[in-house]
Amino acid sequence: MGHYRSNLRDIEFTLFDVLERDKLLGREPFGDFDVDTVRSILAEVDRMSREELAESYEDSDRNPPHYDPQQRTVTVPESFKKSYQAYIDSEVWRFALPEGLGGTPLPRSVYWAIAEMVTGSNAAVWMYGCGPAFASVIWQNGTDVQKRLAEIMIERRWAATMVLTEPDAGSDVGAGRAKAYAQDDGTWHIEGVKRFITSGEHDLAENIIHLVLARPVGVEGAGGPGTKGLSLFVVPKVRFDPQTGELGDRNGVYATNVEKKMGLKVSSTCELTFGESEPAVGYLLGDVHDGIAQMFQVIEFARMMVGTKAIATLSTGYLNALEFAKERVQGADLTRASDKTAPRVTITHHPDVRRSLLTQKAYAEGLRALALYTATMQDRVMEAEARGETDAVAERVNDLLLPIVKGYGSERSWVLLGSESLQTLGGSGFLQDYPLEQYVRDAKIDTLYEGTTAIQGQDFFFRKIVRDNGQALGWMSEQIQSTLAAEIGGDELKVEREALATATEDLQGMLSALIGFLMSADPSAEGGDARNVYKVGQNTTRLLLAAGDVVVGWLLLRQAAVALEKSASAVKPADRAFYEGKVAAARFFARQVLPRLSVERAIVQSTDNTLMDIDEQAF
Ligand code: ST9
Ligand code: FAD
Repeated sequence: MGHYRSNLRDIEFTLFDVLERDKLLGREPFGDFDVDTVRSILAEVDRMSREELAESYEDSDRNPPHYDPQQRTVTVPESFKKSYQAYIDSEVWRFALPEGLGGTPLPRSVYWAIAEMVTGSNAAVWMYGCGPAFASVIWQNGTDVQKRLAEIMIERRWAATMVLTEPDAGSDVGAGRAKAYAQDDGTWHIEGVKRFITSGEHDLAENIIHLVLARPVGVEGAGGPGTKGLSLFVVPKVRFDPQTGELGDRNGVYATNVEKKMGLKVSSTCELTFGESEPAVGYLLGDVHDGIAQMFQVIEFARMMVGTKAIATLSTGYLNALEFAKERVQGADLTRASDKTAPRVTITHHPDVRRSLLTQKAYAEGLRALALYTATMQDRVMEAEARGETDAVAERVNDLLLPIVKGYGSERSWVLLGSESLQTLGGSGFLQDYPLEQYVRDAKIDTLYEGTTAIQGQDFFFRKIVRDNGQALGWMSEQIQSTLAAEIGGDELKVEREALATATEDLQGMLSALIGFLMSADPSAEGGDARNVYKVGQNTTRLLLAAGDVVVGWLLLRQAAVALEKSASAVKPADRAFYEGKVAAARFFARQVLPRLSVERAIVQSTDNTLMDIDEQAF
């Protein structure tokens, strides 16, 4: 059996029983799907993920892609190519495409459920396989010629990349130095070195389309400092006939290095050099200088993917740990610890192992619910678009939740994978005989790329709350309050509702403190001190993580209420056990995780600038 343990039962429970996605199916824009069709799609992706995709996970870690510095080519291991081909042949990537580009629109919630299984079994397959999704961005923003390129990318299964980072421009994308020079024929020549580019070079597709941020030179109204001066260029690895896609000469963009990494080794991470000894010809996307906004269309999608990948890895990590714990016999039951003749028991009998397993379960299932709930906002956006309208609330709430899915999802998953999932296996977890050590190595990147956790925290507070005037946050808060007011789960979940109410107040207290610090940082206000913004900066990550705990606590409570209702009529033992587990996870989270927010609130409220006053030499 492969490494991947999926949780289709929980995915379906969350999608249909809790989030009621069945109500969307069969009507516009999802008229092509009914519940049975969606269930069979999920079942087939589940099978493919556990079998073909999972099959190369270990081998492609042990035998990572080979870089040839003379040819500047990257060869991906054969085992991985088979997994990749299975994914491409399955055509599930079409579910993310607009109809005009040959897509079959599926609710985004179902799409991200599919992405969970693909990224949990072999994330790099999904990442290398993102060419069509990139094509949809080119199609949506491009000129007519570029729209044709988008079609060609899909017809010929070309791959693609997002190219922002440079040696001196990581979190600070606006520090990028790559330049773009306009040519008389309307094309551009790109010059510069980009770093850490995922799928920057490989042999899985005949062409790679790079979406590159670079600063145009000598153009009025464009090319200024910071992110706003960056434009987005479409730069093919191999030039091509714009009508047929027939390949022409090699373009002047080359992989000049491939990084040796801690994990996710099969995903090639390349240094790309543009225009070193021959021109790297690019095309301005949509013929407009609006690079950072265009690139953020890609980034938003990629941040959702990274959160989903992290959560998926925690879920399979937990299920592997659970499987091990049910079989590993070690020690006696604690009630008979002093009796040296007492029978030895499986480790699931030990309270501390149960604490660990329930921590993993609550987070894995709560985080899944968080990602899928966020995706329901994307469903609403799609529905509104189909009616020729916009759903401003759904757009704002989606924006608010994205840094939580990405930042909180990846932090909790990576930490728990090491501290709990691997730990459950004892010393065996440290060995390559089990997938846990690879999960830990492969999931660490999720807290780093697509904006580190610090960047997610700042995005959450400054952009998604302050700049939004708290509108999306207010809406989310109303949802939580109405769940509490409805007293879902009745007496059985009374304590849990109280814990959620307290945690929500704690979060509100943290937020008020941060707003207070921010206002007192305004030097034009009486007694204002610009350095007070440091007090905000010390706490934005803390706020992000606390908000994540509140939303997860809320979703687990909703799941538990549904489970209680369903368990009353459940006849099959497996169903009864499943519902019992849902209630147990919600209770555990409410009683053992949410109370910690009171301490976090106290820490925020007592923040001073002592740490900013320390001399750098003192560290
Ligand atoms: C990377 C890739 O790490 C890793 C994995 C690759 C996997 C490949 C697969 C990906 C698949 C994707 C497929 C495509 C699919 C698409 C399908 C779609 C259907 N939200 O605050 P300001 C914009 S890649 C939206 O002043 P600074 C906005 O336009 C490397 N937009 O920022 C704004 O203007 P305005 C990832 C946002 O101080 C403008 O930026 N690197 C948002 O100039 C300026 O905003 C990073 O992620 C937002 N949240 O720059 C960098 N935020 O305000 C991390 C900003 O007028 N660093 N905009 O609206 C940051 O994010 C920084 O905060 C910064 C700061 C660069 C934005
Ligand atoms: P830095 O920005 O130097 O950050 C270093 C530390 O300082 C971090 O802890 C960070 O949180 C903190 N920090 C920095 N600025 C601030 C601030 N203002 N406030 C608070 N803390 C701050 N990029 C692409 O363009 N395309 C890709 O496909 C791509 N794929 C990648 C794949 C891998 C395997 C890796 C490792 C990276 C990839 N990246 C890619 C780059 C990635 O997005 C960056 O590494 C990431 O955004 C962080 O930038 P940095 O590494 O330069 O770290």
